[in-house]
Amino acid sequence: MKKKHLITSALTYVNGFPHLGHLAGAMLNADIYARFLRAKGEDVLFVGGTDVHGTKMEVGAEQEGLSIKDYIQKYHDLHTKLYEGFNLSFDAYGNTDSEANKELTYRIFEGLDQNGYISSKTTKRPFCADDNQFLADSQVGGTCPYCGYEKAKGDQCENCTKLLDPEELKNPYSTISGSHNIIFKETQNLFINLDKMQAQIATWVESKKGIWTDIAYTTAKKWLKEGLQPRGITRDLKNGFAVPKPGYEDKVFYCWFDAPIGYIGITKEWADKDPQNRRWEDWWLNPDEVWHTEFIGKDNIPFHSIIFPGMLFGSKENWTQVSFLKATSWLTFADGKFSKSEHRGVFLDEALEEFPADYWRYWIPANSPESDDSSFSFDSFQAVINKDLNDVLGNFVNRVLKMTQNNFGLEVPELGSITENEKELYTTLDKLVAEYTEKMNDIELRKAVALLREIWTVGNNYIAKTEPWKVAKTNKAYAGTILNTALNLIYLFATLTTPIMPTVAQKMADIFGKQIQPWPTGPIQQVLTSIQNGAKFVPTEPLFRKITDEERDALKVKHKEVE
Ligand code: B3M
Ligand code: ZN
Repeated sequence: MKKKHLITSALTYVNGFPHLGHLAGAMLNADIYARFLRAKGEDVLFVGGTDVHGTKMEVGAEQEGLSIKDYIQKYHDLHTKLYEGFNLSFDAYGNTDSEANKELTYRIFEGLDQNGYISSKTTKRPFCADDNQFLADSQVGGTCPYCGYEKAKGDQCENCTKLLDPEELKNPYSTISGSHNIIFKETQNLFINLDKMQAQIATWVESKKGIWTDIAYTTAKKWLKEGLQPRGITRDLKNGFAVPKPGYEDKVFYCWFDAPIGYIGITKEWADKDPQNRRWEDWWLNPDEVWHTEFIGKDNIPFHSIIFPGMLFGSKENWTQVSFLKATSWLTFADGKFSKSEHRGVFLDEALEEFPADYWRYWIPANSPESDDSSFSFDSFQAVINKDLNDVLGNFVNRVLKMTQNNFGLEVPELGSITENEKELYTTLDKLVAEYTEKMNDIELRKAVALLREIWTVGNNYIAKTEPWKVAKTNKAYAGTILNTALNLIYLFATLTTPIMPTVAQKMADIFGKQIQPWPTGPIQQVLTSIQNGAKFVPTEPLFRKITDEERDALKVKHKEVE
């Protein structure tokens, strides 16, 4: 029986500036799921952070004239601040460069080495003789042999999009120093022999059929069908953990070797400082009790479905492997790419300046690129915020509070005898809340959000049908019953809304001076008695504001959705 929920979301590279796509790809979905499970009373550990090793950060530091260490710190802090702004509720948060992660990286490497899964191979790599350093593929510039573009990179020509090897470039140069003194020099690096684990990984992946998202399962199967190959795990670079093996001390581990171990490293760093002395091993060396859900973008599937599992299997300790691999497609910006340099798209700092985090936290899962890519536009954003949030939820809360105040003051009226209207309400909600809970359990968030909106609509329909403002004139007792029920609906909606919009949900609970209650499990009729007759309440400001057409148009221009 799995008693504990381990949730990880992909660790973001700190070389770029995070935008809505990053939030939609892994982190927000993971946070919504973590909050949902906590509301259900589950034992949850939500792990996230940043990925700070590798070439990307070397190049970024060079461009900004900072040391790698300062560069990493600057952007790690910036990412951290933005994720806090979006209320991402990580339990353990850090980056891949900690002592704890180094220790675990060495432990897993040594396990692999002792078990015969590490081999070495000599290859020729680009080397800048002037700067006396090896270069990563992307650090070599030159002329594309296919289209003649002069600023092609050693991994790809961005003009004709052909994938390249650095040897193919004409007139190669170092993009770091500009030196043209590039030679191809032999170097020996270490490889993990995934080929020797083919059968074990294949059996394990097969057991995930129907559990993992389709795209994760089919991508893993495709890799297995092509046959697993040894993969390089060391690089002739600076930014990473030094390799603890004689003859390789001047090399570092490839960033994708220690990045997934980073999930464990971040957990260990957290546990080492935990006042309650919780143990990282209870999560990571405890496969029988832990259900591990990994949230990733679809480009990260091979690393999470084959390579990282292979690393763990090969080290032969009893690691907790991924139970459910939740891979998401892309959120694009107005059918194109986000680009910080062209200032195209919505970057997280501006998003937070423009609207409260909860507006974005609602739009994103409502349009989650779950089965296919989806695209952000301000037309859609305006429509969703104005209709779903203002007209449906905001309006319901507002009307109920006003009507109650006008007819009964700031006290919850008495729940008297119920009628067919209430019975119908209970039946409808019993069904919808069960469906919503199921979609949240399955992490089908787009469908889940659609159900949540339907649940809010049921509140509006109930008020429209029962017309308490009219009933109050003829049958005050029944008007009290309606409004008591409606106030209880607000409190129920607070719980159901909390994974998606935690701040708004708390505001709804604050009306009654209460904490958010646990996820409903029993009959809704009973849940709708949580706010008792005669309880005091405090009306709230409107929960949302509408976005005008002028504002929408200005945002489109500002973010280059239109020229
Ligand atoms: N940093 C790639 C990415 O941000 C990489 C993920 C690491 S997860 C262990 O898409
Ligand atoms: Zn080209």
